Amino acid sequence: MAGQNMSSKFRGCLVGSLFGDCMGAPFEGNDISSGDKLVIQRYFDRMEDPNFKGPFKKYTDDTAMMKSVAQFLIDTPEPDLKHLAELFTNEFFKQPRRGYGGSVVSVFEKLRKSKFNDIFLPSKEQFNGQGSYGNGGAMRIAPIPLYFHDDFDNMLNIAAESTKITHSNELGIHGALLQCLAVHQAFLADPNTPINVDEFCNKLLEKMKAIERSYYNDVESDSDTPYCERIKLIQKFLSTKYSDEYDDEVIRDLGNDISAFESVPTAIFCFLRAQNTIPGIKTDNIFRRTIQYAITLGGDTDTIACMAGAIAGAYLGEESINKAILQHCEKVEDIVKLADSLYAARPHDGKG
Ligand code: AR6
Ligand code: MG
Repeated sequence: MAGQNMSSKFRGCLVGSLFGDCMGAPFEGNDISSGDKLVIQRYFDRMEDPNFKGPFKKYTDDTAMMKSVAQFLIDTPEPDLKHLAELFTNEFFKQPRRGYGGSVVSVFEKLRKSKFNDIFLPSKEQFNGQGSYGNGGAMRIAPIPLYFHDDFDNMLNIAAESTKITHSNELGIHGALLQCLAVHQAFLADPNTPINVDEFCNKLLEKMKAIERSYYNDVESDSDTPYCERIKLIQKFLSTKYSDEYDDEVIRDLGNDISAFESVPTAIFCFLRAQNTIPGIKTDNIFRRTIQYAITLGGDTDTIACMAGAIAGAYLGEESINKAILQHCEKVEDIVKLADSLYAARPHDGKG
């Protein structure tokens, strides 16, 4: 991949993640009706007008934590997970009102109180030892597949270990790994060639199978595991020729809540469905269509749009992201700089 394309993909991915977070946040927790879809269409149309003036859209915990993940990779050549735990915790205490998950806050409190003695212990204690299955690991993962894009094993290892600082339930960890794999595949894809959605899913399925089978070691060789089942469901939705909209079934079967299991596959689905036109969403821009569609599904809109935005931005690069809308997102210049620093810090052979 030429250097210029790669740096555009680094920016596209991190800025895409910010864009989804900021644009989705005002709709979090909403049940979206068909009338609301029109409101969302107008919301995007208005913001695309360069003359539109309005207060900027604030980012939430998704971006706050994603910034820490990028910074941790930039700061030391060998990833230092204790440093990441410190960055997460300091960021939280600096700005606690970013809409963090209801329980993750106690992880930060315990980490600080124990002076980061065992960075994995507080997360293991969550939910009576079950650990959190929230989407908080997945929502912040994007810098890892960018940084480790040509070191697959390290990518998965650091993705899992960094997630475990706050999420020790396997569904939380595997959700973060699935999002990591989706961003990675999108990053490696040529933005000038249309995505073959079925092939994209098959590749995800193959990699997720290896991850889930090594965890659930009692599964029959040909039986299904949770996230693999969901990927097959995504394929089914994408291949069915529905005459009408089928968003209610998507919400019912793939989910739209704060658990990783009910949101990461949904975000991937939004990206893949948006490769083609969607009824009620009027735009030719695939990036915008991805985010706008994610928001119309309601529920945890900021995080689902943030994850879908990271995937779409990693595929299409920064050029695909509308500048007029982007200028309404809080601290976009900082995220661009962060993407550039991550790009400069990546382990590379000196050719790119
Ligand atoms: N058992 C029961 N409930 C659970 C469990 C469990 N094992 N795990 C999670 N929950 P948390 P996050 C529920 O606090 O994943 C924000 O909007 C429980 O209700 O670990 O970092 C972010 O932007 C818990 O309070 O946070 C994300 O979109 C909730 O899931 C989202 O929240 C969140 O888990 C999740 O953030
Ligand atoms: Mg959220």
